[in-house]
Amino acid sequence: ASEYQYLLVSRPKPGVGLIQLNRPKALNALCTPLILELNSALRTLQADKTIGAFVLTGSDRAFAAGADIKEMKDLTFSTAYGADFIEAWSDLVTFLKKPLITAVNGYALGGGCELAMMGDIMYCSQKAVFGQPEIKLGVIPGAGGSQRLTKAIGKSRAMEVILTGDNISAKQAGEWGLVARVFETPQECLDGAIAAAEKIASFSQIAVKAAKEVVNKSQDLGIREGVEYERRVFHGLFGSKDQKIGMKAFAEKQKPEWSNE
Ligand code: CO8
Repeated sequence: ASEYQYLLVSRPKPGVGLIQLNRPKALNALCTPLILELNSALRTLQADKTIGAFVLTGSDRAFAAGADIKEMKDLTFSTAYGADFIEAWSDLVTFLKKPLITAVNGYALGGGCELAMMGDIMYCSQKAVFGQPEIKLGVIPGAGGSQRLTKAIGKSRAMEVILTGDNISAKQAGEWGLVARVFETPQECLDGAIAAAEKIASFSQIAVKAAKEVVNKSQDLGIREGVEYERRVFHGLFGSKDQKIGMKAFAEKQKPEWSNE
């Protein structure tokens, strides 16, 4: 039996950790125990030196239909504020140093859309439906949606989505650049995500970590500081073994054998 109630964890390819949300009866609604399990699974894979990248997916019908509304409906301000409700969510991305690809099929609504947007790379199939419908429930996005969606698709489009609660189709998500790629079928989407993760995991983990770090900095820094930050990290990589291995292999027309040092 799996150690998780709401997740399936596997290693479909060398270096790839696959996590599938598995709460089908509630369309993968993100109840607190599920989020805690997800945190725990990601932490375990993060600590595993044989894993170079993660894929997070749901089912064909739903990536995740949002936070668990039934769990939230009686929540009060003092409980939410006092217990720092959603804190477990912000934790999800901040500790993740290895790349995360989210493969979205079916509904990615509310917290589900926010979780999908926590991916470093987002893929989806034609079956995906994105949205931030919180406004229809009398609330607003609470796990980064207003910030990440706006960064991803621009203010006017994000305002339209968040204020009307209307869904975004897969086609629209592709055109707006919310996702990197739109696949025809859910299986192609998952296979594509696993293939990309396998490719990422085949490179030097030091270089991959640095690349993710500097791209993420662009979200917080101005262009000048960002470019300076990038240069520092770039210079730093000349202190790694893998820089020597990679460039020597190129010069000698060999395939590099990464040391991850
Ligand atoms: N929470 C709890 N249960 C859910 C949720 C949800 N978000 N979504 C679906 N379910 C349950 C349904 O209640 C139903 O259960 P039951 O069979 O016991 O009645 C089961 O899943 C199947 O759902 P439906 O029968 O509704 O399936 P349909 O195919 O008819 O509809 C929809 C699918 C359109 C996705 C519909 O289920 C729906 O609208 N769901 C809610 C979508 C939504 O509003 N999401 C936003 C939630 S709010 C949010 O995410 C705030 C995030 C804040 C940050 C995170 C805080 C933790």
